[in-house]
Amino acid sequence: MRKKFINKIVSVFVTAGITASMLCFGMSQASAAFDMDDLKKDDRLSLGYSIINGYSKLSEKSGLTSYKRTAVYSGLNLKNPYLMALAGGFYLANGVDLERTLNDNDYALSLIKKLDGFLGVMRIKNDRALKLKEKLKDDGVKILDSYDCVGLYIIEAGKDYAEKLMKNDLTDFVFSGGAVPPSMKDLNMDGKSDKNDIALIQKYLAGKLKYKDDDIQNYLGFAADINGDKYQTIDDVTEIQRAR
Ligand SMILES: [Ca+2]
Ligand SMILES: [Ca+2]
Repeated sequence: MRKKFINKIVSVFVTAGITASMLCFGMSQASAAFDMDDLKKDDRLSLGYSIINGYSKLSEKSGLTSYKRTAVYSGLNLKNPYLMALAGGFYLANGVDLERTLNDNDYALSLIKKLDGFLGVMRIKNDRALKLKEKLKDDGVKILDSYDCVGLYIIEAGKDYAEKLMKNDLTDFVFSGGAVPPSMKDLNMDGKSDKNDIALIQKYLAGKLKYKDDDIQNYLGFAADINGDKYQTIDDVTEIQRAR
């Protein structure tokens, strides 16, 4: 029971970061990059971040999104017990509905604002995010929106800068487009997850869809796993064939 509750709290933060990064759409697919049961594990978190970075790279490359509106996330340390306790209070006091954050983006956005305000009142400082903000300012980057406590910035960036940020220790992930794609299980980058992705899933299964870039490869693995069981198999092709 307690473990479940802690997972919920952790997901409030990750949700906050991801949601804010999309602001408008596509929340559910991106948060599916994270398994809510093992969010606390570092490697699982970094895989989720890598998947998002990979999506950004691919979708920018194909022209589906642009770095002109980019979300940069520099989250708080989720291992801090005090922070977790606070987040638990926030979760309960606000009756946070995680399911709803997955479908209702206005709700999710209001949640981020509220969480950011709450953390500010509780004098939580996200020093890492503030360092990132300083860096952005030093680099002359235009900051369109700031959530200093949650650690989320919406910026205007160029490709080289955005992709350099992905490698910076101050950054968890960078989301091209700022407003998100309708689908995070999109391999051919047409904004949809449907039969037109099948050829690429099959290519992936045959081991012939290879990118040197780890982020892109991680994204493709995530996207090819249509049924979300963490394996890429022929079942995923069947699943997408069956979809409307
Ligand atoms: Ca597609
Ligand atoms: Ca699968």
